[in-house]
Amino acid sequence: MTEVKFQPSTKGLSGEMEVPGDKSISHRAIMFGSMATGTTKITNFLQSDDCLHTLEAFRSLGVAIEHQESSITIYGKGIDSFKEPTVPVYFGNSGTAARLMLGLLASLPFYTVIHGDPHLTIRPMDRVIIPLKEMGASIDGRGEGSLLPLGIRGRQLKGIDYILPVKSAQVKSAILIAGLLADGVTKVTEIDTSRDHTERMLTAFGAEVHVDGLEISIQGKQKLTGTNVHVPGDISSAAFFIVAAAIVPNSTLTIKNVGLNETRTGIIDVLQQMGGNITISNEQMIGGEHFGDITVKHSHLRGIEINGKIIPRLIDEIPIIALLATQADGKTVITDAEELRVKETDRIEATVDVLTTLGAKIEPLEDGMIIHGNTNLSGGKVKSYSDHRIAMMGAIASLIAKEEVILDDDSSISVSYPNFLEDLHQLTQS
Ligand code: SPQ
Repeated sequence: MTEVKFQPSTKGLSGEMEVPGDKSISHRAIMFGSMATGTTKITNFLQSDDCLHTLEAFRSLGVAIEHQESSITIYGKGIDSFKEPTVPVYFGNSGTAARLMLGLLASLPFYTVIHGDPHLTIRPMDRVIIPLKEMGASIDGRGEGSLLPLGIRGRQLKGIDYILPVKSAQVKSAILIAGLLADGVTKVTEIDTSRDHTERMLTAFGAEVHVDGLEISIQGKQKLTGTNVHVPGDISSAAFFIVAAAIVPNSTLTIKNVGLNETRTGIIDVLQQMGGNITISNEQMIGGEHFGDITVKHSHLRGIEINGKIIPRLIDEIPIIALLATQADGKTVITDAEELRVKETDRIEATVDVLTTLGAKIEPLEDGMIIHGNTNLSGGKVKSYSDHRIAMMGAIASLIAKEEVILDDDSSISVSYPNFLEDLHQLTQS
């Protein structure tokens, strides 16, 4: 646990930068590469704590994986080669790893125990366990079988037709992974479209996935074939510097090679609606995912309403969007974001607490928050809540604060962006 002090800086952010690889895509590339037959090479893999837990999980299932910085080679031999792990599999802080792996482990012919850190241990797993049990899975654990640690006795599952009760790409993905290995067809219907990296990447690994609006269907017993995956920069990491450039005077910043999958670009739409100066260039498509460069200039902003279908497209960016809204004219109202309450921490409570400590005018709602704009931020000591996105939001807030901002603990940042503080320092001190 390391405290970090940020001094006020008046310097604009300028030049070019890259952010590390996308977390959601890095997890899935390790999973599908390990399940496939043949070699998979992953480039620009995110070497963060969460993704390294997924990599180690597959090593413990017996998969041969070479790891050299951000390049990964997986020598896949298909799911029939997986071996029963001899010790519990640890997923640290990662909801994505735990939930997607439940879909796979429930379908494998052996027993596995999964566990995580104290934050993951209180996140709801029943949202995945309920549909998997409908498919025939045998899973048990704490909290009447809904909390980690969980024991999974794998068996042959059967396809289901499932209407998702929550807006969650992780639940959708867990069911699709189980559906890929099940007997028959599995159909999932979403409330609103959530990130679709699973659907795109399964297709790149040779599976057939049918998407019809909010309905996604997959035929069971399909095999995956190894392929190459180039991971785009993570737009959720880029979001911190997008907002920094928008709110710090005299900024013009380009972030190169960022993933622009439209299920993830809600932050760009929001900044445009607020009157921000943000442009996209060098767009290209690699392996079914859309990339490009994002240029942001400091802009005069106005408050807006953020709700409905856009929420899953920016769910992880809401803490940093709240900071953005403190600098806009008028009020910003965020609703329909009740999922924030079950992330690494309760992100509604944490965002409101951190920004209030810094002098912002912000009110919590059951499913979001109201942010009153045009506020000068003071300094102060803020809590990270052991949540990487809250810690990074606090650090970016310091760029416009009048006095020193002290972050109580920076250790969670390595969950998704291990070099964040170095990148921030370089941009603000060079
Ligand atoms: O993996 P984890 O801890 O759940 O990560 C978070 C994050 O902020 O990095 C959420 F806390 O992102 C999720 C995201 O909120 C990653 C994800 C995915 O890769 O499928 C989907 C979203 O979660 P959900 O619950 O809406 O499916």
